Amino acid sequence: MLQSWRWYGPNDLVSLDHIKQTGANAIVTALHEIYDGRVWPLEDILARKTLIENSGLTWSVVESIPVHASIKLDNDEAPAAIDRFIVTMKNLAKAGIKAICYNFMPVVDWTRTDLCYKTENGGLALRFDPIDFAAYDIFVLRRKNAEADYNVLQVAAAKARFKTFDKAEINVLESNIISGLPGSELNHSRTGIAAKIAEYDDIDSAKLQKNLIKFLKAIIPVAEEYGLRMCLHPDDPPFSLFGLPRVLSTADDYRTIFDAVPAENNGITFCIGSLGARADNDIPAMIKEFSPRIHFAHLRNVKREESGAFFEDDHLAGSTDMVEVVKLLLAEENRRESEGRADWQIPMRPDHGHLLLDDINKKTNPGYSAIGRLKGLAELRGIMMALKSEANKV
Ligand code: DNO
Repeated sequence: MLQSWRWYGPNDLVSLDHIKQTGANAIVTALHEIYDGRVWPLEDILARKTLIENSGLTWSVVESIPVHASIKLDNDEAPAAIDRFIVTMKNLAKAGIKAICYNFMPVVDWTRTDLCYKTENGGLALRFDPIDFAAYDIFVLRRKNAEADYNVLQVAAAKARFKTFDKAEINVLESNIISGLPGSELNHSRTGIAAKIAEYDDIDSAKLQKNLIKFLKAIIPVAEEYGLRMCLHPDDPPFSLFGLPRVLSTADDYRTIFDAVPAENNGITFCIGSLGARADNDIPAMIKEFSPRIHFAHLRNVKREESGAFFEDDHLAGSTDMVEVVKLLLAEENRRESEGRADWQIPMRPDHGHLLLDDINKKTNPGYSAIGRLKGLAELRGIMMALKSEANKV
C-alpha cells in the first residue's frame, strides 16, 4: 500500500522534513486555507505540489475538498457551488492529483467529546461519549426539541451527567464539539451552530440522500472524464448528531449511492475508525463488497464500549481485526496489479494517533501529533511486510 501521511500545509507543526523521516512517501493534504467553497486556483495547487515534491514526497490524495452547505441543502446557491467544486476537481486533475476525498456530513464534520482521554499506558486518545454529547445538546445548547432525539434512559443519564459538570468542563466539552477538529471547514459559536442546525429542519435522511445523489450525478461524469478517483468519506461518528441526518454510515447507505451512480470513480475513503464505531458494520464484509471502489484507506481502530461510547485505541488493538483489514486490502491491490493497472496501489494513512512522550507537552492538532502516528504507521508497516512475506512463500 502507498504509505501516506496527512499534512495540514505549511503551518502544520509536523513538517514535511519530519514526515520524510517517518518513512511515509506520500502526502495527503488540501488547500486548507480555501475552505469556503471558492475554487482552488491551478497555480496554488501547483505551488503546494512543488513544495511537497521538493521535500522528496508526492501529493497522492486530496483530503478534502469541502462540500458547500448549499449543496447539502440543495438550495438556490447549489448549482453555482457544484460548478465551483467541478472546476477545483479539474484543476487537481490538470496538476496530476487523481484521488479526492470529501464528505457529506451536515453542519459538523468529525466529532469527539474528549480530546485527552487517558489510555492504560498513559498516552492520550480521542473519545466520543454519547451521554456527554446529549448533555451538551439538551442542557447547554438547549436545542429545540433535542430531547426527542434521545430515548428516556439517555435523557436521564445526560441530565445526571450535566449536573456533575462545572463551568470549565462545559467550556471544554463545548469547544471540543463545536469548534471544529482539524480539517473541518467550520468553527461554530453556540448561537451560530443552532442557526446552522435549524437550516436542516425540513431535511430528513431521504432528502439529504437525494441531494447527495444529485451532486454525485453532476461530479462523477467529470471524474470519469478526467480519470479522478472520488473517495466519499463515511460519517464520523456513523450516526446522527444534533438530530441531523447522516447518510454515509452503513453498507446500505453506500449501496444506495453506488446503485444510483455506478461508475467505479464513485468510490469510498474506507475509514476503518469511522465505520468501526458501529457494531453492526461488518468491516471485512464491507471491504470485500466495495473493494474495487476503495481508492483510499484510513487505518485507525476504535474500541467500542458497552455504553455506546468509543475511544481511539492503538492501531492494532480496538474492535476491528486490523490484520484482516490489511490482508483484504493487499488482496485487492494484487487483483488490480494483475489487471495491469498503473494505479494498483491503495494509498493508506495511519489515521490519528495517541499523544505520546514529549508530544504531550507540545501544541499539536488533535489526533495528528507526530509520535502517535509514527507508532501507528510503523505497526501497520510491520503487518504489511509480514503478510507480503507470507504470501511470497506460497
Ligand atoms: C478526521 C477525518 C476527517 C476527514 C474528513 C473527510 O481525522 O478523517 O477530517 O478527513 O471528514 O472529508
